[in-house]
Amino acid sequence: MNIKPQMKTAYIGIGSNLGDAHHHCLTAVGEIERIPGCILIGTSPWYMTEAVGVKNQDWYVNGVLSVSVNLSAQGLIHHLLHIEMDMGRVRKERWESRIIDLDILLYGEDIIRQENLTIPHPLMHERRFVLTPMVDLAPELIHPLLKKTMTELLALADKDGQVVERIKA
Ligand code: PH2
Ligand code: MG
Ligand code: MG
Repeated sequence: MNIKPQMKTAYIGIGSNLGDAHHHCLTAVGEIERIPGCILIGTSPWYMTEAVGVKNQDWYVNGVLSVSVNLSAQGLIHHLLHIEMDMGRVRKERWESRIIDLDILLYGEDIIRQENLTIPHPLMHERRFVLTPMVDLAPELIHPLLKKTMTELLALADKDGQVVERIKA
């Protein structure tokens, strides 16, 4: 029997803090739209965000996309890493400045713990630069592990060192 793969709604976090960061983010959206089996559903507003977890780094541009995919989470991350590489991302140290960072935040309600992939993204619930655009897209969406909505998580997130400013269109 030929079972059609189920479509899943995934949320992808996008970030850049090197060069023309906003431009890099928009380029990444265009590339994500070209992934076979991936349909773009929603794009959050874009934000300038204070670098979290690292000192003396330029602010980031961050946003979130919702997509409908008939790819596995592994299939999707494979494409995203490919786009990062094609856009010239070089990985040396953890949390260094980057031309583009594409993270799967959520993949349906799935909980995935694999060597190269943890979903929900293990830090998403602490990060205002993720939760603010998540609330724009899906305020009532429930975090599959924490069982709180994105709105509730944003209200709980520490504001210290986490300024998030919407970029005016
Ligand atoms: N990504 C990180 C570390 N810190 N800070 C902001 N503001 N935005 C990011 O995308 C970001 C970060 C590691 O992926
Ligand atoms: Mg990443
Ligand atoms: Mg990241």
